[in-house]
Amino acid sequence: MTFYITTPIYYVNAAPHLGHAYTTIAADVMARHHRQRGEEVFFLTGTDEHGEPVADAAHALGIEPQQLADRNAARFEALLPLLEATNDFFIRTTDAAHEARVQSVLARVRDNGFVYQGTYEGWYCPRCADFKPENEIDPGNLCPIHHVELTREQEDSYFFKLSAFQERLESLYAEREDFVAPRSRYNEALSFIRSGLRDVPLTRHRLTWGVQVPWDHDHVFYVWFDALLNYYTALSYAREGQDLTDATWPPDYHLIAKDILRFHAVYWPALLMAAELELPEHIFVHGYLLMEGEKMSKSLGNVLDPVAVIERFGADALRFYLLREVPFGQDGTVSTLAFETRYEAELANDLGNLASRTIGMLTRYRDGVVSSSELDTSLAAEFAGLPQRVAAHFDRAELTLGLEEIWQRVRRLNRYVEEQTPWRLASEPDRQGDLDRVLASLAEGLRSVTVLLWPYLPGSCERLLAALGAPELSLADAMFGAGGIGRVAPIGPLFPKEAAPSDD
Ligand code: ME8
Repeated sequence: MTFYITTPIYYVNAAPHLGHAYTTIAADVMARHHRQRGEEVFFLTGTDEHGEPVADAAHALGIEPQQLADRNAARFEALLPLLEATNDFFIRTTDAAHEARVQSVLARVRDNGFVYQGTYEGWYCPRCADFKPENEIDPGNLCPIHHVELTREQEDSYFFKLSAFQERLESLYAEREDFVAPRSRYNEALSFIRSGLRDVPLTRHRLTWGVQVPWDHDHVFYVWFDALLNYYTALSYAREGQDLTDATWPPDYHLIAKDILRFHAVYWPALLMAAELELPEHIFVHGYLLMEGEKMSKSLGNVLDPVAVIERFGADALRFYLLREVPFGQDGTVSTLAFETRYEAELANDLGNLASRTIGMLTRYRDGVVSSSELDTSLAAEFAGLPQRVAAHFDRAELTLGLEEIWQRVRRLNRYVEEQTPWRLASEPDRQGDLDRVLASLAEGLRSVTVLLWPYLPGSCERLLAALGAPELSLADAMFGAGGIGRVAPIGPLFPKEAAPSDD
């Protein structure tokens, strides 16, 4: 069975920012960890290209929506290799195969009796040629964009019978307490359901930028239905000539932030029930990255640019910082200052120094060869069960706790060096056996943490494992004592301090 993980598909009305990079990095860390377990993994990301925000943004630029979609989808796609993301497919909702499958799934939903024709009533802006949600209307009943008075109007619409799923959704939440995590988000979704579900518009009559409704060509599907279905449609055409649906569906993890909780935790399971498809296993809702206390968004100019950070410090440093600094699942503040502090204290000092002193001493005292098979039993005890504990955190998408579990061992190894003072042992002819044991234990501990850190710091860990002559990456290889170290070769600094700015 495949481990199937997804990110939201991002809107193409603007370029990617750190918030998008965050979810993609987290999904990649999980995908890599599951590959380490020997599982077949499918990791999906992509872009959400239809709907009003994209049509409006294109209109404002004086270009066609498809042009804007092409321009920004390319930016999202180009960010992936920079982040070292190992996605298995990049879906675009303007893909013809996606559109065709959306039409067939939603026709089935209609055949199953969950669609009816009705009238949508709301506040309409004649300049936008569009309805405005109640929460976006400016005081005085004005359009937030054009500042003209809104009129009460109606639009013919097909509705999705969300209300028909009231009981089934309540039972779903009662039976599967891990359907949505963290718990606060589970409670939030459940209380929305308990407050009473109302039917929702499934189609738009006035909008043309969307997937055409197959039974009524004057309508397009409301963008959220088209978008949510990406998780399902992608599997049918991600591999040419192959349909991965049976082997891959349902998703194990949808990663999202809290802004889109209701769509994923309420509409999405109801839609899948209506289409007679299996539900995802888990929806994990991470927090918002905040810059100096404010939510990051496309409209604010205060965005820490992921590309600039990567150019200067590398993808690993960004991946590490985001998952270390902000407990995964909670909101957290990020800043360039905190980034540089962690880079220096943890990557350059804790891990970088551990690697360079271990490799340095093995090279200096033993010509790069680990010459003892005896390992320190007290150190071994402290590493016992470590891969299993890390895996247990990953099972619950606790990426920050998993990282902390490993980092404690990184620090423990540095203390081990201070305690054992190998440089003293080296100068005492009758302590050479002890020196062999200490160096072997140190190298083995370093190898173990490096295998476990690989999902977070893939490039650096691959370099380090190559230097240890131990390229094996599976979770079983992470066990302290699994061994496999060959001849150790010197490498330059993993996290050069020169990357940190001097005075700017
Ligand atoms: O909502 N902190 O697209 P979107 C953390 N197309 N994560 C953030 C973030 C921040 N400050 N800002 C954005 C959409 N994100 C829809 C989704 S899915 C079927 C359709 C991340 O471009 C986070 O994952 O607005 C959030 O849920 C997503 O980007 C929203 O991206």
